Amino acid sequence: TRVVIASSNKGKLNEFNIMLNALDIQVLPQADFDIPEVEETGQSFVENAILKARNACKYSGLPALADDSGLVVDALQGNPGIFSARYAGPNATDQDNIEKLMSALQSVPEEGRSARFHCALVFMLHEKDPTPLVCQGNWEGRIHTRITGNGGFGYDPVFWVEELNCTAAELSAEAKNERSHRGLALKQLKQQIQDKLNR
Ligand code: ITT
Repeated sequence: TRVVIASSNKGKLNEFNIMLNALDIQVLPQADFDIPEVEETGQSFVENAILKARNACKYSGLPALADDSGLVVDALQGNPGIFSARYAGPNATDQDNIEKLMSALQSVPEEGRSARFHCALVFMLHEKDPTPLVCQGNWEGRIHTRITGNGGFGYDPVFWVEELNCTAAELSAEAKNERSHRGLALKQLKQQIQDKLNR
């Protein structure tokens, strides 16, 4: 069975490739198809994941898995949240976004820097699937005051993982997937995807 991963984010695609590789499905990146980017007009991670999955099904004719995720920072009233990818502007790089976050939190002491990554995953068989699968995961942490580590992507170099005393960018892919918002959401979703494909 072929499944489209409705994402053009290389960091996400890497993680999905690792985590789905034991399943008996062929996962294809959205870039293998002529799929226009959908406008993320939802107000929540789940809504945006549904929009992305439906769009990928529509243009590929295949089942699709979509991920909408982001960083929710308490001291910033939940921002950047669903706007995490474009926090510093429409063409922002990961580094631009990190710099904007660091300056927004400049005067906030360590104990006020709590944050979590959130991930909503949606799996749909086809564009009009009335029963999409939805799973979500959270990863609690803190925004560090220094940028450290070369692994992962996005905000990983400033996401401090208390129990391991390092940032998410200093973890191996395996250690990140074991505890991340995406890893936890996908762990719940995996069996449901297989069951839905075999029905
Ligand atoms: P697609 O929509 O094509 O999947 P995107 O990057 O635009 O790619 P989102 O709208 O879901 O995806 O934005 C997610 C952003 O949140 C992402 O660009 C990162 O900045 C951040 N993010 C999500 N998961 C992350 C992780 O595991 N580590 C670090 N940053 C993460």
